[in-house]
Amino acid sequence: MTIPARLVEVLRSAKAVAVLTGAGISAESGVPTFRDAQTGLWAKYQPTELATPEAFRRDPQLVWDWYDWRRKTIAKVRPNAGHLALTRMERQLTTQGAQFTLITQNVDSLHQLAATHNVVELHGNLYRVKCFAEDRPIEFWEAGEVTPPRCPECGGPLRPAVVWFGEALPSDAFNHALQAAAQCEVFFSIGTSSIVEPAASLPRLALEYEAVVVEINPEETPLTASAAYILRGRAGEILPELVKEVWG
Ligand code: BV8
Repeated sequence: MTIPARLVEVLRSAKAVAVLTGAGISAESGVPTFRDAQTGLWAKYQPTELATPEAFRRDPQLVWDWYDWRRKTIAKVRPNAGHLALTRMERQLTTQGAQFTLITQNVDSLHQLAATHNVVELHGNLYRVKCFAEDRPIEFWEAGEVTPPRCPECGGPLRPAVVWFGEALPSDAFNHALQAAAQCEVFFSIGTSSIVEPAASLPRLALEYEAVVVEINPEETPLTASAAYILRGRAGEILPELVKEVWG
């Protein structure tokens, strides 16, 4: 894949770069994306029907066990070359005095595990839990036979501290992402189907502020038509090549 010379130039002199990642960047670590058919016990469920407060109210054990299964799947995987290339991009940009913001829709902690520092989690994190009733983070809980575990304070069910469909994004994270999208010179949209809002509005905001928008994805998305550069392929291949081409 040839990285466009103009993009290389812009990155070398950039003062602010923002990146939005989706499930696709974790695909090469072996984490199924939202669009991949779910496997085994979960094959008959659509993520969008499980990742909602209604689903949890209807069947808290089913939803808790689905997240437990995802936590166990993800506990076995490592960051891939795509995650590590973004960590290198952050280091290089920081060296050149530029601002780097990594905004992720993923809840798998793989960017943090790859030692990227400035990670904004738009949709929360699988490894954090909170009380369903009080909406308060819970650090330690008793994992017993019955799932979901109970809140030590009120005795109600605990839930994963992720953003479900129909729930508002954490305002501090989303405001941070809006600011990064409005202030960046280059905005990368990597491994996301660009369907879920309001995350998908971030590259559009960057475009309004005349940023250079780059999409990295093996497939077309609703963003493709308006991106300045389309790097068609897998993040784990393209990102290391791009970082090498720009920063040696
Ligand atoms: C809200 C956490 C309001 C949980 C997630 C109609 C129109 C517009 C919007 C809506 C609508 N109806 C409803 C809505 C709102 C809804 C929404 O957007 N729905 C969609 C389905 C239309 N949004 C919400 O509900 C949001 N909240 O609007 O609240 C509100 C406001 C104020 C007060 C109260 C309420 C909340 C959305 C967040 C939901 N939570 N995740 C969990 O993880 O369980 S979303 C979840 O799905 C992900 O986080 C991600 O955001 C999304 C999946 O998308 P992707 O990450 O893109 O993954 P996907 O599998 O789709 O695609 C993978 C891509 O990777 C593909 O393009 C593929 O080609 C590519 N790929 C594959 N391999 C590779 C690769 N790319 C690179 N390299 C590879 N190797």
